[in-house]
Amino acid sequence: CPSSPKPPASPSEKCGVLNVTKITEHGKRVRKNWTSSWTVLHGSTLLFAKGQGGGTSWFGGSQSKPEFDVDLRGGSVEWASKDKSSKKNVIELKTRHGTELLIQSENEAVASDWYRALQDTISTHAWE
Ligand code: I3S
Repeated sequence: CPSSPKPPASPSEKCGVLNVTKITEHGKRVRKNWTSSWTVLHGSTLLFAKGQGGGTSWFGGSQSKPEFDVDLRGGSVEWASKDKSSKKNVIELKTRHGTELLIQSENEAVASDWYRALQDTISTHAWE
Protein backbone atom coordinates (compact mmCIF):
# COMPACT_ATOMS: atom_id res chain seq x y z
CA CYS A 1 0.00 0.00 0.00
CA PRO A 2 1.38 3.42 -0.81
CA SER A 3 2.52 5.36 2.22
CA SER A 4 1.37 8.60 0.64
CA PRO A 5 -1.22 10.58 2.60
CA LYS A 6 -3.44 10.84 -0.47
CA PRO A 7 -6.42 8.50 -0.61
CA PRO A 8 -5.93 5.85 -3.26
CA ALA A 9 -7.47 6.65 -6.62
CA SER A 10 -8.91 3.19 -7.07
CA PRO A 11 -11.13 1.35 -4.60
CA SER A 12 -9.06 -1.74 -5.37
CA GLU A 13 -6.03 -0.51 -3.47
CA LYS A 14 -6.59 -0.08 0.22
CA CYS A 15 -4.96 -1.12 3.45
CA GLY A 16 -5.31 -0.79 7.17
CA VAL A 17 -5.68 -2.59 10.44
CA LEU A 18 -8.93 -4.45 10.94
CA ASN A 19 -10.26 -7.09 13.29
CA VAL A 20 -11.08 -10.27 11.45
CA THR A 21 -12.34 -13.75 12.11
CA LYS A 22 -13.39 -16.62 9.93
CA ILE A 23 -16.78 -18.06 10.79
CA THR A 24 -17.20 -20.55 7.98
CA GLU A 25 -14.67 -22.39 5.87
CA HIS A 26 -15.70 -24.34 2.75
CA GLY A 27 -19.27 -24.20 4.02
CA LYS A 28 -18.40 -25.56 7.47
CA ARG A 29 -18.78 -23.53 10.61
CA VAL A 30 -15.48 -22.82 12.39
CA ARG A 31 -14.79 -21.35 15.79
CA LYS A 32 -14.41 -17.61 15.91
CA ASN A 33 -10.93 -16.30 16.53
CA TRP A 34 -10.83 -12.53 16.33
CA THR A 35 -7.42 -11.18 15.44
CA SER A 36 -6.14 -7.76 14.62
CA SER A 37 -4.81 -7.98 11.12
CA TRP A 38 -3.01 -5.80 8.64
CA THR A 39 -5.42 -5.93 5.72
CA VAL A 40 -4.70 -5.15 2.10
CA LEU A 41 -7.15 -4.95 -0.75
CA HIS A 42 -5.17 -5.53 -3.92
CA GLY A 43 -7.11 -5.91 -7.14
CA SER A 44 -9.76 -8.53 -6.45
CA THR A 45 -7.78 -10.10 -3.62
CA LEU A 46 -8.09 -9.31 0.06
CA LEU A 47 -5.00 -10.25 2.08
CA PHE A 48 -4.55 -10.50 5.82
CA ALA A 49 -1.31 -10.50 7.77
CA LYS A 50 -1.24 -11.54 11.38
CA GLY A 51 -0.31 -8.82 13.82
CA GLN A 52 -0.16 -5.16 13.05
CA GLY A 53 2.15 -4.57 10.15
CA GLY A 54 2.00 -0.88 9.51
CA GLY A 55 5.34 -0.85 7.74
CA THR A 56 6.14 1.06 4.62
CA SER A 57 6.25 -1.76 2.11
CA TRP A 58 3.17 -2.70 0.18
CA PHE A 59 2.31 -5.40 2.64
CA GLY A 60 3.21 -4.37 6.11
CA GLY A 61 7.00 -4.33 6.19
CA SER A 62 8.79 -7.02 8.15
CA GLN A 63 5.63 -8.98 8.89
CA SER A 64 4.80 -9.07 5.26
CA LYS A 65 3.77 -12.68 4.91
CA PRO A 66 0.06 -12.93 4.24
CA GLU A 67 -1.68 -15.11 6.78
CA PHE A 68 -4.40 -15.82 4.30
CA ASP A 69 -6.09 -14.23 1.35
CA VAL A 70 -9.49 -14.36 -0.21
CA ASP A 71 -10.59 -13.96 -3.79
CA LEU A 72 -13.46 -11.50 -3.83
CA ARG A 73 -14.72 -12.41 -7.30
CA GLY A 74 -18.20 -13.87 -7.04
CA GLY A 75 -18.39 -13.04 -3.35
CA SER A 76 -20.79 -10.86 -1.43
CA VAL A 77 -20.64 -8.37 1.35
CA GLU A 78 -23.23 -7.13 3.82
CA TRP A 79 -23.43 -5.61 7.26
CA ALA A 80 -23.55 -8.50 9.71
CA SER A 81 -26.73 -8.97 11.65
CA LYS A 82 -26.66 -8.67 15.44
CA ASP A 83 -26.71 -12.41 15.94
CA LYS A 84 -23.38 -12.80 14.10
CA SER A 85 -21.45 -10.70 16.59
CA SER A 86 -21.94 -8.43 19.55
CA LYS A 87 -19.37 -6.05 18.10
CA LYS A 88 -20.31 -2.93 16.19
CA ASN A 89 -19.48 -2.11 12.56
CA VAL A 90 -19.15 -5.74 11.51
CA ILE A 91 -18.94 -6.59 7.82
CA GLU A 92 -19.84 -10.09 6.71
CA LEU A 93 -17.90 -11.23 3.67
CA LYS A 94 -18.81 -14.41 1.82
CA THR A 95 -16.66 -15.90 -0.89
CA ARG A 96 -17.99 -18.00 -3.72
CA HIS A 97 -16.14 -20.97 -2.20
CA GLY A 98 -18.18 -20.88 0.99
CA THR A 99 -15.79 -19.07 3.28
CA GLU A 100 -17.34 -16.45 5.53
CA LEU A 101 -15.38 -13.80 7.33
CA LEU A 102 -16.35 -11.11 9.77
CA ILE A 103 -14.38 -7.91 9.42
CA GLN A 104 -14.68 -5.22 12.04
CA SER A 105 -13.39 -1.83 13.08
CA GLU A 106 -14.36 0.17 16.15
CA ASN A 107 -14.27 3.19 13.86
CA GLU A 108 -17.51 3.47 11.91
CA ALA A 109 -16.02 5.58 9.12
CA VAL A 110 -13.20 3.08 8.65
CA ALA A 111 -15.66 0.19 8.51
CA SER A 112 -17.87 2.07 6.03
CA ASP A 113 -14.90 2.80 3.77
CA TRP A 114 -13.98 -0.87 3.71
CA TYR A 115 -17.58 -1.86 3.10
CA ARG A 116 -17.72 0.43 0.08
CA ALA A 117 -14.33 -0.69 -1.24
CA LEU A 118 -15.26 -4.36 -0.95
CA GLN A 119 -18.61 -3.79 -2.65
CA ASP A 120 -16.96 -1.80 -5.44
CA THR A 121 -14.39 -4.52 -5.93
CA ILE A 122 -16.98 -7.27 -6.05
CA SER A 123 -19.12 -5.43 -8.60
CA THR A 124 -16.12 -4.35 -10.68
CA HIS A 125 -14.81 -7.90 -10.94
CA ALA A 126 -18.20 -9.58 -11.19
CA TRP A 127 -17.86 -10.70 -14.80
CA GLU A 128 -14.27 -11.84 -14.92
O1 I3S B 1 -20.44 -16.00 18.25
P1 I3S B 1 -19.85 -16.16 19.63
O2 I3S B 1 -19.55 -17.57 19.99
O3 I3S B 1 -20.60 -15.41 20.68
O4 I3S B 1 -18.42 -15.48 19.50
C1 I3S B 1 -17.63 -15.10 20.59
C2 I3S B 1 -16.59 -16.12 20.87
O5 I3S B 1 -15.86 -16.43 19.70
C3 I3S B 1 -15.62 -15.65 21.93
O6 I3S B 1 -14.58 -16.59 22.12
P2 I3S B 1 -14.76 -17.85 23.08
O7 I3S B 1 -15.63 -18.80 22.31
O8 I3S B 1 -13.37 -18.35 23.30
O9 I3S B 1 -15.40 -17.35 24.30
C4 I3S B 1 -14.97 -14.34 21.53
O10 I3S B 1 -14.13 -13.89 22.56
C5 I3S B 1 -16.03 -13.29 21.24
O11 I3S B 1 -15.39 -12.12 20.80
C6 I3S B 1 -17.03 -13.75 20.24
O12 I3S B 1 -18.12 -12.90 20.13
P3 I3S B 1 -18.25 -11.52 19.34
O13 I3S B 1 -19.66 -11.08 19.65
O14 I3S B 1 -17.21 -10.62 19.89
O15 I3S B 1 -18.08 -11.75 17.86
